[in-house]
Amino acid sequence: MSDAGNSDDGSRGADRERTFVMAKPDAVQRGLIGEIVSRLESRGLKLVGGKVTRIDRDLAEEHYAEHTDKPFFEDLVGFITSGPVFAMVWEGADATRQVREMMGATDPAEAVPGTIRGDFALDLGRNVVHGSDTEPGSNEREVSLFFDDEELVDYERIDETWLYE
Ligand code: D4T
Repeated sequence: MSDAGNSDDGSRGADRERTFVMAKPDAVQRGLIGEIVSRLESRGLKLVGGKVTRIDRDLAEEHYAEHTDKPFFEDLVGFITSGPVFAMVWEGADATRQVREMMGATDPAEAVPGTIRGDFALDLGRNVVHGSDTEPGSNEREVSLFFDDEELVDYERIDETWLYE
């Protein structure tokens, strides 16, 4: 299990959390990994884990367990297992909510310009990026699903005193 949430060991501020983000297979194929990383990095979030990986069917079913009974489930699993993804863990103040805001609406047709989906996607089934939802514990669950503790790195960005008061 990863220590994905707010830490009580003093290594992260009380309001700083870790969240899971993934460039989906369409983003990898379309050369959008750098764009997605760049936006989150420029915002001030800290990348503490990242890897190119393939999601197998078991992991896809676990990751999307809440959608098991939905009519789009098979297409969703087929898509997310169709090619490599870039899995990431980002850390920062209110990171889960901020990443969700930056991704834009789940359906890119509804996503406003300036968001990742609003700038780079058109179709609900090809919405380029995933981020943990804001339900308590979702971020920790997803980080643990994709990363072992030793794959996550604690460090300080040199600009942190300029990012946080
Ligand atoms: P993900 O999980 O991909 O970041 O998307 P969201 O968290 O923003 O949205 P979600 O869980 O509701 O949907 C998961 C995934 O399923 C696809 N989808 C969704 C679809 O193909 N058809 C649909 O009707 C819905 C609701 C898109 C995202």
